[in-house]
Amino acid sequence: MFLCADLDAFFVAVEQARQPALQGKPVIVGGRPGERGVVASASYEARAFGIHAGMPISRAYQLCPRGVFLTPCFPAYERSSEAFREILQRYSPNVEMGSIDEAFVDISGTERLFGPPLIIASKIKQETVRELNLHVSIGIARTRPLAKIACDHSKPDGLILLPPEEETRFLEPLPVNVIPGIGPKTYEVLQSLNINTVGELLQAPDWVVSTALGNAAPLVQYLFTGDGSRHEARTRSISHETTLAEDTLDQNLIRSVLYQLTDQVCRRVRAAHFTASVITLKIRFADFKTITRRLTLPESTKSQQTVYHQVLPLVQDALKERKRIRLLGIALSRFEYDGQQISLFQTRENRLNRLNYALDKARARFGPACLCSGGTFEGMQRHDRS
Ligand code: TTP
Ligand code: MG
Repeated sequence: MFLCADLDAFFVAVEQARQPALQGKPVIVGGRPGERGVVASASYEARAFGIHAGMPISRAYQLCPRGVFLTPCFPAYERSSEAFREILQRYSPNVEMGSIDEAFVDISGTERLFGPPLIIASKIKQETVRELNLHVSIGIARTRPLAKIACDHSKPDGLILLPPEEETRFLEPLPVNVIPGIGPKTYEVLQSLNINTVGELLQAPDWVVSTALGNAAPLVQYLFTGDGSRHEARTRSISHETTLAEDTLDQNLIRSVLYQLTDQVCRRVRAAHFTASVITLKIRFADFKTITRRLTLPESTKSQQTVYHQVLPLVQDALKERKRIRLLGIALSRFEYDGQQISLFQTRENRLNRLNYALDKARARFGPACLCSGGTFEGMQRHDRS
């Protein structure tokens, strides 16, 4: 059995634990009014105003001008996350942090030591309140994704044990986007096919599911087999290429198109819950000669900044031929399924993941053009004139 534990309104709750006067108020962590940036975490009181993670701070301020707006203090969140992990480790040696405030705990075989799953879960809840002043929601089920769905469903401050014989009955009425990995786009496609609930998805013929979900189709079976996070995903590569408006040697233009391509590819990689460790660069010159360069990364990634940084020297190398470039393409491959949203350790990659997570959220809600990094802007403008 797996136990999925996710802290409620985590960043906000840490701030409330530090300043008890903030309890019960609409609190928004992400930035102060007038600052750029997006909501990272909103208290349940703030959510009542329609505020949610990924929303620009300016919009959140419009919705709730009397809210308390705070700038994130990551070291405090990291300390609480670490302390939370230590509590969980009292009950099992197998604790995997899925993000800064979410963990999967394998409690198979720990019953003899600590009692049945519900007892373990309630001890974890009590200790988290007593020691950290934080509330945690917990789902317990046969597989990780089922435990996560149960956990999300129990929020806030909930606890759900899902016995194997209840799985289908529990899932059937839930909206289909509770399935981990089904994002807003796939949700829209499914709705257009009149598939709104998990029950309807489970009833749909295989060909409908694979047409609608594409690469994400195995997510449905992972619900019951739970092995999505263990095995290499079936998709082999995700790529984008673009033919430039004019053949060019312009370094700035090439750089920004390259960034734009890596951005598009990495967004899809993240949406599919993958990380990738192989990058393939494709360049076609004005004379139609085409070269490809392949690079294996020491650590798999889902950040366009990392991919861009790795691939730029290869492009610069190719430019030494002094031949105009006609087409650029980027492919990522050798995927692993990635359960992480954002992680706790202050590595460069994790900082990028946090940033990209927030960018993806904002784009999903406000459209792809709402945010673009400085690196892509010039390329977009010049490119779009074609
Ligand atoms: P979540 O667990 O998704 O959100 P939450 O803990 O604030 O609220 P709840 O679990 O009760 O629904 O994310 C954990 C933390 O990760 C969150 O407190 C802040 C951070 N985060 C971001 O920085 N950006 C985001 O877009 C999201 C969703 C979370
Ligand atoms: Mg949480």
